[in-house]
Amino acid sequence: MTTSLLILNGPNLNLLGTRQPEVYGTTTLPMIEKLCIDHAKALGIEVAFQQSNHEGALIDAMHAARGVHAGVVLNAGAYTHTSIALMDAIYSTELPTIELHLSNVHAREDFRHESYIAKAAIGIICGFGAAGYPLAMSALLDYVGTDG
Ligand code: CA2
Repeated sequence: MTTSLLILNGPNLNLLGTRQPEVYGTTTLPMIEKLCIDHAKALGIEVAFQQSNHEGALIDAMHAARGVHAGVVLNAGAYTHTSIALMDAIYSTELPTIELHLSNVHAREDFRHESYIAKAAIGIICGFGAAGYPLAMSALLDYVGTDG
């Protein structure tokens, strides 16, 4: 079976490219999805790309990923810094998960330095803008292998 990865995006990321380009760049979420699809083709894997503004829907997406996807690239947006429930979803599904951020959260406000996701993630990529998505996919594929 072809390895498949889930790219999961949290609140407000559907508005990317419209505001705060100095922080988040000008790339829109559909453009990032295309980047991920193209990168999946280059890697010879499958990818699913989702976004939700709702914490519970993100948790449901993690649960639904079990047995379907070998791992998850998660940009949980601001839920990164608040959501014990999302952290528990990573622990409970046991899906290898990479925490991803467009911005370098450690160079920003103190409240963005704390991450519940990081406690359960296999690693973190931040600060590379949209280019972080293909980077995370490659790192995750390297971690799970092609039999996943
Ligand atoms: O840098 C990232 O990727 C973040 O996950 C983005 C979140 C932020 O709360 C995290 O600390 C870091 C915010 C996403 C907001 O998206 C926007 C979209 C359009 C305009 C402004 C913000």
